[in-house]
Amino acid sequence: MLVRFRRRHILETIRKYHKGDSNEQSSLKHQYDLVCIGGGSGGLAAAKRAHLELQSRDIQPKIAIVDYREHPNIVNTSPDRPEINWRWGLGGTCTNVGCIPKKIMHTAALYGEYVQNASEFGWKVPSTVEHDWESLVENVQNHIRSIHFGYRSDMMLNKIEHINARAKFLDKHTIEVTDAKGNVKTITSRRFIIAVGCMPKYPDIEGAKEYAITSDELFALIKPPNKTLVVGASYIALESAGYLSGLNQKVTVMMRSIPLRGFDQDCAQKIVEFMKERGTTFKQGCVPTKIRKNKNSFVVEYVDDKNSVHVEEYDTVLFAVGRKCVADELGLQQLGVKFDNDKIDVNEFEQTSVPHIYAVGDCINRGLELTPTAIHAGSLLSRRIYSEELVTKNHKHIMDYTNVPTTVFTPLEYGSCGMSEEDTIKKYGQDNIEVYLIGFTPLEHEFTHKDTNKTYMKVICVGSEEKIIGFHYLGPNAGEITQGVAVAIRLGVTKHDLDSTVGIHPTVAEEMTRLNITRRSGLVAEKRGC
Ligand code: FAD
Ligand code: NA7
Repeated sequence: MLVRFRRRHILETIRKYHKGDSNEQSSLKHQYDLVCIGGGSGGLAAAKRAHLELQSRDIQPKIAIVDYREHPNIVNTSPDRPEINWRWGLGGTCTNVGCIPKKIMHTAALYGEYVQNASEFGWKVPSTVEHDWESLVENVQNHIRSIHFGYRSDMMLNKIEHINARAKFLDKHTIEVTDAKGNVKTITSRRFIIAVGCMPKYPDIEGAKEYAITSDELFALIKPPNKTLVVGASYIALESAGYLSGLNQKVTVMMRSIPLRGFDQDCAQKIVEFMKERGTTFKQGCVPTKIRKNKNSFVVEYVDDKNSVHVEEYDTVLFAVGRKCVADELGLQQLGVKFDNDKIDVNEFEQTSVPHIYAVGDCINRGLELTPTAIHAGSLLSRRIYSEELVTKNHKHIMDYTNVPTTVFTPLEYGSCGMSEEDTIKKYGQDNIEVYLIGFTPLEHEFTHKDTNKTYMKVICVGSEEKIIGFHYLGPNAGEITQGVAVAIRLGVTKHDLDSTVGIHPTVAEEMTRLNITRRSGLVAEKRGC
């Protein structure tokens, strides 16, 4: 009954907000049917889907993407902070300075490990193998350029206009765009989708902006960063530290509190231990207070948790202390668009307080800062707005931000989907959950006698039917494994389903089909029932 009421409420709200959409006449008043501000994961997906939907209704849509970013030039690490220029190809954070270059760097670090282990498999490799940072960066940047090319041709094919300029709202249907040369023009549109993402933050300390870099610059450094201080302890900090260590750089992580806030802390601690074993130094309970320049290096002053002051010298200082939403630069407040904690406040339809202005991706208060989330939300949003069949469909078109899987690449890979153990205890109580755990050594590691017992899996269940509400896995190919598990969790998988599934041998994933040790008992419990 409640479900039916909710579904009716959703459908009515969609109809109310999108009334008149089957007749796009109102667009005639404007230059464009849709302008997406931001050509990253969310904006590109939304524009493409809008084009497909409208074209399928025999409407030749007028769609534009306005995208601009101050992108660091190919830079030298020292002695000063790099020059900034305006060039930034389509694809936003993910393509230019996020997932793509990060995963390549991570893979480069893994290749280093493979080479070290190759002799065990009979390959004759020299005892010392060097890494060439310059050629990695050049290849990374070339790969990014090839992705830009793909996006550009995709947009040409779909007749979506790319306006390489910075956007700002003048009124509810008009934006002003300013290009790199300072040329200004105004554009009007029936609707807007904002997907402007975030930018790295700097802490408010002397020398931070002048002398430190962020992940935005890291993938374009033309010289290796050498002795590097990474400040911050979440996702981006630990990943950067992980692959830099793997690429033979000397790395210290300065962590003011806990690692990977928001993730399962048992797994987060294991990652820190693993990284320490691989040569990363951790300074726990410390924060930097000042950076100054020496001749060819940077002197970092920092305090520890006992308030003692220390000084240390680094070749590169990298801040990964969070990201700031850039939507406040769009002039949205004057239109009455509400913000929540510096992010755009949207309803469950990704709609702002101005009905024809929508927002998706990192810049909204509902989302997770992840590429597939932005893509999925952008695509669903355009379907909701432009799909003819939409109003006859049900709430499946609404973005579900729960149980979104993710992977941290440190380079020990950590895949997670659903809740952490801490959160499940808080929500359901210790007595109402069952946590299955296993630590093991994959065949490949057994063979090389390296990383024994470093692979770890945790499945968190709730209720008498043991519904799985959390999956956490540390080990090889975590992203690939977790993606499959995410489908199962979406479908309401139980522990019994895992137990009844036949494994694939010899893999690490097969361990999930024979979990029988619980946190509670610590004993082998014969609960498999198959
Ligand atoms: P973005 O991709 O940031 O795109 C926004 C675009 O809008 C940018 O091009 C920006 O320049 C432009 N813009 C901003 N303001 C204006 C304006 N006024 N006018 C015109 N254009 C404007 N996610 C994952 O899922 N997996 C990962 O492995 C992963 N790794 C990451 C690693 C790093 C180092 C970082 C920084 C992020 C990573 N992310 C990862 C997160 C992912 O990149 C973001 O969640 C995703 O890019 C968000 O997409 P978006 O469309 O919201 O914004
Ligand atoms: P997060 O997830 O916001 O984490 C920020 C980290 O930086 C976290 O460890 C913070 O410690 C630390 N921090 C924040 N401010 C400071 C200062 N002033 N000094 C020292 N340390 C600080 O940011 P990320 O950039 O890693 O990731 C953001 C998202 O982008 C992420 O979800 C990815 O999907 C993409 P704290 O825990 O608060 O003590």
